[in-house]
Amino acid sequence: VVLALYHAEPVANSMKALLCLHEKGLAFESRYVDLLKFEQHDPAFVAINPNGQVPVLVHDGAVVTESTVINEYLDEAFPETPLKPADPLGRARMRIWNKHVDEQFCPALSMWGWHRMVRQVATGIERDTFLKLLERIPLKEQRDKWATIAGDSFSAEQLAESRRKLEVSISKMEAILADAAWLAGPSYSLADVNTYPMAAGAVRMFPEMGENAPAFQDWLARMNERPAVKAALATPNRALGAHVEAYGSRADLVEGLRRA
Ligand SMILES: N[C@@H](CCC(=O)N[C@@H](CS)C(=O)NCC(=O)O)C(=O)O
Repeated sequence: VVLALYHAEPVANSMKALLCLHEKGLAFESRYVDLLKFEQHDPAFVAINPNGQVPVLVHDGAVVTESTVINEYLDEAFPETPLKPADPLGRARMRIWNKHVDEQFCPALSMWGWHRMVRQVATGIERDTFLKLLERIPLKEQRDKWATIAGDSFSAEQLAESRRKLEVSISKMEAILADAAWLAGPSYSLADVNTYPMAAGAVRMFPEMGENAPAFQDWLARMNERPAVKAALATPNRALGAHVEAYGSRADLVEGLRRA
């Protein structure tokens, strides 16, 4: 196998890498990691990525982690269908925006996703089982995050601050897209690829967000029409069924996950 991607559902950081692979038309082996079954903390997976997180790219046996780095790596290792602006300034703009996505947009969205969705899973697991699962989590930050949502979750202030950050991200996008077709200028780039999962997730969670941002809406509509976006979104979403199988069927949980 030349290229393999360890990934979860086509959302957040997994979706960034899936979308990049599809945009570049690269064949790859899909290796699904079920986050709700905690497969990312299996010793066998931690041996591949010591952080115990997806996505992870394997190219000719070499491991590349970090979704933003994975996408730049793919673009450089497979230069056909380039996804980086040709000029240094365009590439700088792309990287400045990607930094914003990684440092603000994604963490803000992630907090809400954990609060609304992952929390229902964590609180549905029997306590002793959950404590054993916690012990296997390699990163202290992630261990704390799982413990937080299984307890009282994030505070109202933390959630409000994340919501504010989501609004800031959408306003920033509106300002950029009012003057340019794409987030790093006139050409479609990894800035757009990396932002799509967060933007789509934000409006899925808060449908009113972006209502007054016409350039943002137009960008989202153009993104949704891209064959690569459609192909990446068609990646099977297996978490729900697998979770029910692993921990027993709970109608309220299944309904909650479906709504989230
Ligand atoms: N900075 C990393 C973050 C990766 C990350 O947060 N992955 C999440 C899924 S989007 C994960 O594996 N979470 C599972 C866990 O922490 O238990 C990247 O951009 O790839």
